[in-house]
Amino acid sequence: MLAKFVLSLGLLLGAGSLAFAPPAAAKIKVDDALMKTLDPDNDGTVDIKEAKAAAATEFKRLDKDNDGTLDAKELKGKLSKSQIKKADPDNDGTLDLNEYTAIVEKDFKAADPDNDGTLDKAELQSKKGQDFLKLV
Ligand SMILES: [Ca+2]
Ligand SMILES: [Ca+2]
Ligand SMILES: [Ca+2]
Repeated sequence: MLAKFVLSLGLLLGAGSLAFAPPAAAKIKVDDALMKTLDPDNDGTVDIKEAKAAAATEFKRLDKDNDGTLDAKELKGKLSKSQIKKADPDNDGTLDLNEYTAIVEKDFKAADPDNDGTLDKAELQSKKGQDFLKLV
């Protein structure tokens, strides 16, 4: 009886962890829909030109009050306060498109360990790749 209980409990737990896999952490899935947005020339990788274009689109989407800069509120969930500070050389507390693109470029390079100037799916799925995806 006990053995049976333990067994069904084990099954339950097994099923439970299956249902929760992959972990609920906000991982951005690199699927066809995402690649379609990030890879308009459809060569299966994201190059720096595509990354910058995607960053500009995302910048516009994030700039809710349309003043041409992103403040901490608009960047919420994208960049931490310290990241904003680092990316904000003129220290006015907001990022303009150039400053935003500069971070995207930095994250792009960090996510490209083989240094071929493009991010493939595996690179996009890496931890650094995920940092990059958050911004585009
Ligand atoms: Ca491409
Ligand atoms: Ca704004
Ligand atoms: Ca690469």
